[in-house]
Amino acid sequence: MGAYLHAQELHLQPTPQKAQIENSKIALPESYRMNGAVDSLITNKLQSIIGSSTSPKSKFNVFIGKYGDKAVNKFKKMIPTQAEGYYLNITPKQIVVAGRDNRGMYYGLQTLAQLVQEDSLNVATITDFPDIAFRGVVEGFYGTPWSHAARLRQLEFYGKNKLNTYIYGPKDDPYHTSPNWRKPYPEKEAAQIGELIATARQNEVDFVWAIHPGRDIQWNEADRDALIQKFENMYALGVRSFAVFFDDISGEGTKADRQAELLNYIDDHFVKVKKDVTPLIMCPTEYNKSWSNVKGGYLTTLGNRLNPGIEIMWTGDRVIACIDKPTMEWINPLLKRKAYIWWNFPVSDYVRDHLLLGAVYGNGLDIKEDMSGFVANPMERAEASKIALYSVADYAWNLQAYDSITSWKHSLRDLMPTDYKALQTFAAHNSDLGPNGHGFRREESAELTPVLKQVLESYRKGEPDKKAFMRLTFELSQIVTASDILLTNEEAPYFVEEVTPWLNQFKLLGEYGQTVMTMCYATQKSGRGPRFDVLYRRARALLKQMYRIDATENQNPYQPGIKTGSLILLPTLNELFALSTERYNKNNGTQLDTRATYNPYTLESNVPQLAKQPVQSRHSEARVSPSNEVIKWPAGAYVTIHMESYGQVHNMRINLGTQDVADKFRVETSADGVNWIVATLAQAAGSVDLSVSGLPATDVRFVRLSNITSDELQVYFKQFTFGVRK
Ligand code: 14T
Repeated sequence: MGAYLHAQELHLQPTPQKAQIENSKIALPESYRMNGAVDSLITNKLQSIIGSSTSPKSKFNVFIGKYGDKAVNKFKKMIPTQAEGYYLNITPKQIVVAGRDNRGMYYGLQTLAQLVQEDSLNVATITDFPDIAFRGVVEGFYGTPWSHAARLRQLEFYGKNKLNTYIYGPKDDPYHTSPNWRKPYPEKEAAQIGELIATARQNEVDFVWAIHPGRDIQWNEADRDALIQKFENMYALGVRSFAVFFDDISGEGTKADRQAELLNYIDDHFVKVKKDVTPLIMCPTEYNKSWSNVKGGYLTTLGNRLNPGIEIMWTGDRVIACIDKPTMEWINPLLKRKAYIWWNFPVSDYVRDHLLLGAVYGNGLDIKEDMSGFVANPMERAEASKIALYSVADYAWNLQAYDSITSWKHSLRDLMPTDYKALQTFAAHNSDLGPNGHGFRREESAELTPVLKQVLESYRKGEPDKKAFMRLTFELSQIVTASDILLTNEEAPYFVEEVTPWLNQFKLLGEYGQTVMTMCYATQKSGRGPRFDVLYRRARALLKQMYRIDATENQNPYQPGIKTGSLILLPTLNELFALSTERYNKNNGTQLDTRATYNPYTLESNVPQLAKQPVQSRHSEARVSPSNEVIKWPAGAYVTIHMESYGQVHNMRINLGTQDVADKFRVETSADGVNWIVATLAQAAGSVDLSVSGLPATDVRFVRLSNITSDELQVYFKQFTFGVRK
């Protein structure tokens, strides 16, 4: 298993199943004799790796081909039996690249390319194959779809990392979803898809085109034919892999028997007829355990009725979840096949103010036999997603050998070969998602956490731990340095472009931290160093600049803003800010404000799906984060916003994505949480917007929205905002 590695820096990605890499190296041959009849894609690739040209007289032989080809007949027994596997052998006399199939041969070449270092090659024997059949990415997030150029770069990245699947299903492509799924793409978009398909092919990636018809599909012949016709259009553009998504819908489209009937029809009358189309993939409506109702029979019906060759996607125990043995043991018997995993990481469409740059961890290393596919749903920021996707490729290729931190570090080096250390500093503090409705969190600032704790505790006791203080001071200077380096990095220009607002914020965080540390020192030793009040003003000024970035950059309507170091680093620095200011106030009889940042609004709710919904404060507006899901709102249940200080509430906007609910909900305000004043809710016919009038002209501290019926209501939660006048 695993391997090896005498030669410094040599790393094979994804980790091969079996690699024997010798200490000795050979020089790249001056010329080589080509044995094997392969297409120009392969010969060109070979040429670009070896650098020299072919000559029939050369003593150095290259044998290349796939199982059954004459050129590699001698090595037949060495070729792994698994699809996409390869045998690669490098000796002073020859190079053998023998694939189980075309893709295996291509992957053998990718590995060969990794073995070339400065005009020499390691003597090596590698026998390799993937654990999981379908490995890749599902572009399935809400928000701005990836640009065409970004997709082209992704496809090349997948080829290099031996990912074989790209599922195209951006929620915000109108021709993917309702109502336009029935319509062909306009000329320009069609041409671009054609180009993606060609690039996918060159990189041995299956371009899977997904349709999302469930929001308005009619279970009749007309819509069935419209769907087949759309698939025919896409086939004509070159698509040879298809998916049908029924996620995140309600109503008629959710019926399992109808879905199965349609999918089988497509399978029988389209996929099987074409002969060159790969197995159909479907995303069910109940795509995770927490949303499934086994007694309702949805999954059982799919499992029983869907043609055995159809792949069924699954996100795990929850919408956002890591996948382990129990996950698989629960779902596979219901589906009567191995689930095709849709992993919702590093997708950030529900925490859009955060970057998810941390290690990929949490999935079982013992489940390679339990899944047919593993695809990851990425961030809207394509280049930044590569950090996680690199490790997804590593994991899905060879589960047992997977080590998350090792893989993460290799990934950072792959993205930035020279500035990887700066990138590591940035990524280490930008990995958690912050509080979110799905309750999915990631480690952040892990290495620094004990230091931060020690700094805080020792300072609190009035006995600052010198070593911990020095260590943190050093890390903060690293943060400032890393930000400057990354802001001007030219190795990964698209990455830098995507994350620039976070880099600016990160630099301010570092400077703020440095200032706070000096504030702490200033309260310890008197007489030396800058004066506390000057430092205090600078820290405040930096906080204000951070607030400005947060209030002006990345202003999407969901989670606007730019967060960095939000799990441990910033909160600890804020606490140090407060502690040192308190200490200064006490010693000097001053009354400097000790609060670094604060959230003036908190939410309380007994609607389970809304209980963890964050509330944003922007300028003088409170904004409860909207949700994409159907909210089950129990009879009598409420959402209450607590305001830290009194203010007059005005300009309230509520949108529950549902018509005729003005008499089912009530808005109230209160100054004391005991006596409530009812406002007036109204809704125009045919509209989903609720208008609120009759809000009191007095100061209040509570705002409450409740279901006043005696039934559970199913609504959306698209908007709940109001202004506050102080
Ligand atoms: F189809 C799925 F497997 C899936 O995960 N669907 C969406 C996906 O497009 C999105 O990117 C992801 C993360 O937000 O989660 C699913 O979207 C949701 C999740 C919800 F909980 C949409 C509505 C929800 F209520």
